[in-house]
Amino acid sequence: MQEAHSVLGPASPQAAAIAHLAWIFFGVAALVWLAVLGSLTVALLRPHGLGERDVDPQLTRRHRNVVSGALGLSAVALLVLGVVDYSTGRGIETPRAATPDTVRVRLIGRQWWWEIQYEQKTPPYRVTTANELHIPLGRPVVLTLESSDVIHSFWAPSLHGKSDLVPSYSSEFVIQADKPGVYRAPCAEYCGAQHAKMMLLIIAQPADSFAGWYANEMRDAPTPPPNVARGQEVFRTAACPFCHTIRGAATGGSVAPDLTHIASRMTLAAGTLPNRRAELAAWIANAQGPKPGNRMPANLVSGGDLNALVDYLGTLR
Ligand code: HEC
Ligand SMILES: [Cu+2]
Repeated sequence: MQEAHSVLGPASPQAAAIAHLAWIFFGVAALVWLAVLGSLTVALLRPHGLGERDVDPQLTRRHRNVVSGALGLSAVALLVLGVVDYSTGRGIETPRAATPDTVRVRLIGRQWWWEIQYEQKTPPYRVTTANELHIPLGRPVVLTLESSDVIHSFWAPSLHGKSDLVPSYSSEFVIQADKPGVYRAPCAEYCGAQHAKMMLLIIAQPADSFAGWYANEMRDAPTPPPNVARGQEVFRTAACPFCHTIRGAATGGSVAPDLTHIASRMTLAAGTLPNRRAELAAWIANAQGPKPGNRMPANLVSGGDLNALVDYLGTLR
């Protein structure tokens, strides 16, 4: 599916308001540009050579009128743009009061990936995933933006404006998608070496397919079939649980992406690699190759162990 990433191709009420504003600014700026170039042309085509001394007083008065008229017009244009800009901002930035169908998600920026926690009022209260944010069409999604290290920034141009993720501070941001699709939201604030490989994908899907995805996400990892049991053992005994968790199989750290349903993701390491067997194996063998400096060490497993491990991870749908 084509990934959408365009301010001028809005897929939500908020982005539509921003695109509308952009066109108003563009229109006014185009008129100003035409007026300036037009007066310049008129001035250039005029006969030159009027000396300072023989300037006609009638003429200077006209000049003064033209200049003050232009100043007045500029002031009015700026004022109008200011008011339109302010009201657009007010209209889209106030978090709307939560309705029963509001989806609540904590989005935490980490060097250099996105932690995603869906919050709900019933057990298991929180559903954790990474790098791919699924949202239902046409429903408001309240994002609570946080950061665990440095300033990151959330920006899905097709859905909304930009909002920073600031350490020890949380802010709310409401998004909504009205057209199904995959929207790109690369980190929009330089946050260190691998800032360029910190892609968040927002997958907007119809209510029933979102519900299906979410129901699966809530489940723990299944007991592995016998042919991949060894892979699970490798996962548990290698350093993996030190940083990663597979719910139902290996309770571990939360400083790295939750891998409970890793096989259902499209990409690995925040858009760095497509999620296919070869790339997954290459990533685990040497995560420092495709994304140098990232927080996952290289050379954790190799050979038959690596094969078994990759087979096992491939079952985590
Ligand atoms: C020291 C902590 C640490 C250890 C140990 C570790 N990882 Fe990671 N892993 C990370 C971090 C951090 C990331 C995210 C890197 C990024 O995208 O910048 C990651 C990413 C991944 C990803 C991609 C996840 C996604 O959602 O895209 C996979 C798969 C993975 N690790 C598997 C493993 C396996 C298997 C092991 C054990 C052999 C392991 N990791 C050991 C820290 C660790
Ligand atoms: Cu960044």
